[in-house]
Amino acid sequence: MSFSKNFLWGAASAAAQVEGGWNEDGRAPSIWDEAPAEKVAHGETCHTACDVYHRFREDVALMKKIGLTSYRFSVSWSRVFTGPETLNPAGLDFYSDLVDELLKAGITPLVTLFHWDLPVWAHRMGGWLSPSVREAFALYAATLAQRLGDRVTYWMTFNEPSVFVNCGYRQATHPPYCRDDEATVCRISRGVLIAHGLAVRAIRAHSPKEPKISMALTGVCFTPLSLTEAGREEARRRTFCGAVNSFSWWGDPAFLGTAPAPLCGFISEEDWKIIHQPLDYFGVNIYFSINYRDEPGGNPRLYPGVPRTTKKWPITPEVLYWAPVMLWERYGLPVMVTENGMANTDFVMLDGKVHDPQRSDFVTRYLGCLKLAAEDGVPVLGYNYWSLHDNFEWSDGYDPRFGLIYVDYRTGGRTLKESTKTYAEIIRTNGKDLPDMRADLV
Ligand code: GBH
Repeated sequence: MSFSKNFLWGAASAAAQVEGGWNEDGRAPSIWDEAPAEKVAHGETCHTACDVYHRFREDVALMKKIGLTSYRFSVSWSRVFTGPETLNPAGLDFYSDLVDELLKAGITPLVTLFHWDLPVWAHRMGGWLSPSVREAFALYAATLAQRLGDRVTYWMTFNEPSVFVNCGYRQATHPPYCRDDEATVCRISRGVLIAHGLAVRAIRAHSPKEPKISMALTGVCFTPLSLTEAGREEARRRTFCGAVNSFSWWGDPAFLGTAPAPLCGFISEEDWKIIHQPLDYFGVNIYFSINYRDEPGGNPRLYPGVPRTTKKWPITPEVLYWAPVMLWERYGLPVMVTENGMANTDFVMLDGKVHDPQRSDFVTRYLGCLKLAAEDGVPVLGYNYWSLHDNFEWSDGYDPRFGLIYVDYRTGGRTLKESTKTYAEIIRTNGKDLPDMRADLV
């Protein structure tokens, strides 16, 4: 068994990173719109970004040209609700039009409800600690399900809570730039998990057709150093260690109804009834494995001079085998790769093209490993390259270029990078000719 016949070959994005149109048609600001200049590289803002708000039809045409069969995007909560109960119909229309445009092009929409862009109004109400904010999130989820649920099947409640909680409330590198103590971090995590559970219920209650719901989680991923059971067990033990930035801090409560020790004490019997909802698949954002770098000798795979992307992330294709394998073993649900990709030093070269052979090679190797996971029996639903476009990379501003599509931010002009030919060919052949990466798994 390799990739299924209806495998989703996609690309991903997030509202704050691509949309722009930050104050148009009644949209309210998110905490990212108000990030102070000194907190983002070169003082850049996400106010215009890739201008997808105006250019989405052109972008869907480009997706179709590449041959994508899915597109993962997030909805900007503050575009749709300008207060806890104040609907902005124009905001909702934008997403309805986007979904229609995708379906016309034969592309399956995958919708994320929250990709870090908390409305300023929700932050002022107390953020995820506030029961009223969580109720507002449930209303937002219900509203989207009602309006889009006739055409959208795949939903994700939260994108990477480990990252926005760590960066926003622990390390103060993302808005709202807090350095909360560990107990507060546990209470915020509980709040996010309750909001997740309420949203899952709301989507199920209000979708006109049967939805498939998940989260898009990430975590530090350790991969085995040997194929022995001991090697595998060691990787599992470290990957699911129960730290805030691990899969298990979020995945265990939402998918299994259990919690790592420090978090457990903050969750009551009543909370569990909300948090632990049935889910349909496991969405995973995965870029690299970090392995045993804290140990004497470290991981031989992270040797000095190991290939790294322009974000300095090591290139470790085997993670796209091991993460799905370990997540399937632990959570027992089909896996959807909701993000994977690399930042590269991309620019328009003298011949007018963006030559990015590093990305072609990256995608080929990583997908070669994902294919082995499918061959070994993991139900893999799809792969969504991060990202469709170059975009606003949070506090790094516009420097890192992750896209399949190059964006000239001076004009908004788009250029398909050369690697899209490689990806297009992989899609066309449903991964049939990907290299055998078996020897590279450990
Ligand atoms: C994602 O974050 C975001 O969802 C997306 O918005 C962003 O633009 C994209 O990736 C590119 O940065 O560092 O040891 O914890 C990814 C953040 C980085 C979190 C890698 C997990 C893994 C190992 N991830 N990290 S470690």
